[in-house]
Amino acid sequence: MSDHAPARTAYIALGANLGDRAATISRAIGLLNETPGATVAAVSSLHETAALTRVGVDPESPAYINACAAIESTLSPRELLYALLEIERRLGRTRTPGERWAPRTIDLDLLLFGGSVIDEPGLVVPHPRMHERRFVLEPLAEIAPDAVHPALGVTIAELLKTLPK
Ligand code: A4P
Ligand code: MG
Repeated sequence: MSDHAPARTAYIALGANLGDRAATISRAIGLLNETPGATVAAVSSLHETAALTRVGVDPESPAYINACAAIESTLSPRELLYALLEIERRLGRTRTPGERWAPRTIDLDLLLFGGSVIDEPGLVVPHPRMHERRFVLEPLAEIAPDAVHPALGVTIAELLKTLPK
């Protein structure tokens, strides 16, 4: 691990639409903060949002709770992604007797990593859909309105303003 690397700020999107959504988000933030090499520096409020599915916004699907967190981290982007996947694994699945793994209850996406633009197999940063999603930009704008999207060259507050209602 890169213990002596300078800390950089990363932004994480959290989303949950099964189980005790708020409790799961709060546990995910706790686990993020316990990750060696990462500290949670800011957390947005919780936003209840209608589920977006492949066919559009679906009022029949359980609503999400979405939030965003700022992380100060000496991890590489890839190390941070693995930490997110591990937290998803720990929180997203519960064992019920007689049942195989239950559906996932948390989604953690790496939105921004400093000013990095990454396009590798299994890791794309900035997150390719973040700029078109109100459920990402609204919580992110609470904690990082002036952060610049490094591929688009505009701030989060500006991106949010240009979204259709
Ligand atoms: N991956 C690549 N880049 C990244 C990145 N920047 N951050 C890869 C996180 N993961 C990244 O992710 C699949 C793979 O993406 C990972 O193994 C990683 O290597 P996943 O979390 O298993 O898949 P997913 O989240 O189901 O798919 P995807 O495409 O990430 O879905 P989205 O786009 O995140 O959408 N509606 C509301 N209201 N709120 C929501 O939060 N979320 C979704 C999921 C749909 N509708 C929603 C919400
Ligand atoms: Mg995801």
